[in-house]
Amino acid sequence: MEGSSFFSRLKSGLTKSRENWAQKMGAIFQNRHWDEESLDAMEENLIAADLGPKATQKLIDLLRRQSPGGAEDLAQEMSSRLQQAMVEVLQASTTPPKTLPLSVRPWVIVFLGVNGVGKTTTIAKLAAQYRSAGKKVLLVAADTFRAAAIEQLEAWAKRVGVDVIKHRAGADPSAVVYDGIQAAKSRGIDVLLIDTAGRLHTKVHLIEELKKIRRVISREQPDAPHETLLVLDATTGQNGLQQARVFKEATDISGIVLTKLDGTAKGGVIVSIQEELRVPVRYVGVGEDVEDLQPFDASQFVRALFEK
Ligand SMILES: Nc1nc2c(ncn2[C@@H]2O[C@H](COP(=O)(O)OP(=O)(O)O)[C@@H](O)[C@H]2O)c(=O)[nH]1
Ligand SMILES: [Mg+2]
Repeated sequence: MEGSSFFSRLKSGLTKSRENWAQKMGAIFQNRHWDEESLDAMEENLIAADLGPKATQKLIDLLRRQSPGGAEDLAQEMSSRLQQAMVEVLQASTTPPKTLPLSVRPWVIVFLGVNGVGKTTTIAKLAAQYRSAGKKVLLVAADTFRAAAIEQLEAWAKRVGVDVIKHRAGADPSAVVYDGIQAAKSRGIDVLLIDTAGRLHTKVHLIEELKKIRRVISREQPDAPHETLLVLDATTGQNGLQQARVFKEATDISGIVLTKLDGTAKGGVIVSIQEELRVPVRYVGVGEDVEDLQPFDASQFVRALFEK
């Protein structure tokens, strides 16, 4: 996966957000000075761009401490300072995804999230990426709630060229997970990707099910799961945050996958997600292709949002 084409995909996926952003920020500095009034206007726009109150306050505080002096192009100066501040805020809670080389085998990743956020698609994309990096990948269909969910994972697996461990619809997810781990061990699998059903009809039920899955995994492999990734749909904006809080209460989340950034003008929500949850974003989804799932890199992301 070559770096520059990766970046252009990210940029093209963030087109709506970038245009929205440029329009908002451009308007602020026309005929304005660097003063409380322009900072207030910026604060309003950051909130409107879904950065959330906490992150916005942090950014405004960072900016308030700096005076641009006699900058010739005030808009440009303010924009580059805002860029720097955003990278700073994002990096403060970022750790790079634990990708290759993986130290243990099988490397176990559990995917959580409510229906429709993009879990299965993300698993397929990641499976394809690991596979093209020469890793042996196995999928586990632990979303047993609907038959269609199992079939969808199977269809993806076929396209990507990996196997799936599955049971019948309605089966106990933990039993599928158990079989998945056994199969991974006996087949010398490098990466085991576990798809779950993230239905939230009661929190107690969710907690119980996630606990059970976790218990089975760590009983079979004491250091696992190595990652528990919560998948969130960027187009749901602040609602995604609410879902995330419920999952975070239910279980340990090691990272976030933010999908469908290509479908929203509010890509800035990534800042509020990290800031509010204090859980690092590991991957971003910016389209339907396999290459449209990318490890999250704060400075690249911010550059893609600002760059014309
Ligand atoms: N545009 C876009 N669509 C996505 C992305 N990720 C997932 N999707 C779509 O979101 C829909 C739901 O995805 P799915 O993987 O079935 O969600 P699940 O219910 O969480 O397993 C599908 O139509 C996917 O193609 C993304 O990054 N960009
Ligand atoms: Mg699914």
